[in-house]
Amino acid sequence: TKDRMRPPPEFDFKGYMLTKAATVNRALDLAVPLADPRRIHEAMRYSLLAGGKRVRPILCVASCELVGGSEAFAIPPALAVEMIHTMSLIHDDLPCMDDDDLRRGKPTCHRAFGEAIAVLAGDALLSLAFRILSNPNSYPSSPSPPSSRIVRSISELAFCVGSEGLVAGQVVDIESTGVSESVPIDRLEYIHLHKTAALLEASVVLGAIIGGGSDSQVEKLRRYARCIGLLFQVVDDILDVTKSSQELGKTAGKDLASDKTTYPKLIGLEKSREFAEELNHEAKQQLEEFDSEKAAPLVHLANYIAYRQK
Ligand code: GRG
Repeated sequence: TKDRMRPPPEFDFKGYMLTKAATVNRALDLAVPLADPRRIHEAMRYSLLAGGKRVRPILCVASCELVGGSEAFAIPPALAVEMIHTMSLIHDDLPCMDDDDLRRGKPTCHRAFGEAIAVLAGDALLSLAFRILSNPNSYPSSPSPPSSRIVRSISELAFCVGSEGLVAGQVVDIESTGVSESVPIDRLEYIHLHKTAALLEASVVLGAIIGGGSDSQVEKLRRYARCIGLLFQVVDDILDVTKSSQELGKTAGKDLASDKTTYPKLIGLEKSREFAEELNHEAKQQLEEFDSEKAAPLVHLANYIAYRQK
């Protein structure tokens, strides 16, 4: 028919991201009031509301809406994944881990509030994430989602954070740091799949579960998320090399000189770019069975991760 011949309408990706991020930011602000004891809530809010692109919560909302769920259903899981992301950054920045002074352009939580409060702010955010996800009253819709979906989401998220998820990635990363020989590629992939892809996967999968997606839809979206998770890190590695070589005005970037193992170091820049292309392609393949107009946000999110410049 004539309709089928028409090219798909332009999708305003920037507008989409800004609108969804604003919704998420409003909900985050309300979810952590300045209760007593004041200092801990100040620290939680300091890190949580410090900016950040809100990629994970937006993925969660997009995935929920893709399977036909409402935005309201996706808000509590979206807040939960951003809280867990933030707590993992707070703990990652601690002196006993990466010992960083700056995060999201501001002093890190422990720099601003001291180590004890930073550890506790992370713990409190982790706990609050599960409280919000599990409490039917957190859902700004009536009725709230069926409790079977909520229980499944809790289990997914718990697995993703724990000793076979985020924590596993961090542990293997720590064990691989400072060793003289470079890290083998399967180990590098293991670290990225756990440290980065696991939470992106949970974000997308929680959205699909809470929105009422079928098992096969959930698994398609899970594969999509794992691809963009790895893609995120491959692109990060590529940008590290190209950025620093631009800054230094020479071909060998800072990353090739440092002791951190990266994809360009292991397989070269060209092959790293090819790998990124493949991952982006594979991610989008998972979206083929969905309505193309409804899948537009996730298609563009994959491109955004693939073609970002920083
Ligand atoms: C979860 C109990 C528990 C402990 C945490 C410290 C740790 C275990 C894991 C480290 C996880 C980590 C720091 C992964 C890197 C994640 C990553 C890709 C961060 C950058 O994400 P962006 O670009 O950041 O989305 P913004 O600031 O935009 O949110």
